[in-house]
Amino acid sequence: MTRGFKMLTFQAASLAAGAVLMSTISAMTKAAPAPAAAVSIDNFTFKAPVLTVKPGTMVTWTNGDDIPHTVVAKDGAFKSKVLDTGDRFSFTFAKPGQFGYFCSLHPHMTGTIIVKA
Ligand SMILES: [Cu+2]
Repeated sequence: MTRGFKMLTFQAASLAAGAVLMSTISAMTKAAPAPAAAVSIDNFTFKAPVLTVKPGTMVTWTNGDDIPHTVVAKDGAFKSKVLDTGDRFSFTFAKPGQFGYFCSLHPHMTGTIIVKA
């Protein structure tokens, strides 16, 4: 009688441990989306003007100005269309490095994405 009860307790405990392990694994797989970062465009300024991200990060620029802007890489790696108010542009930075960009309509507007592992 006592022995049977112990077995049952052991089974319940190992079931519980299994459930915890399973939920940990599913949390780990779920908690690994592609990293993302955001730059807003406000008052003719990229915010933040210098942004450091990990390789593989998708950076999304959103134009918060009433004026159209663009996001153009100095090395030509990416170039947005003209972004009207509320429009977005995204680019994924796969490799480490320092990537300068500017607005082709207002070239004094500049920013840098630093990709560092
Ligand atoms: Cu602009």
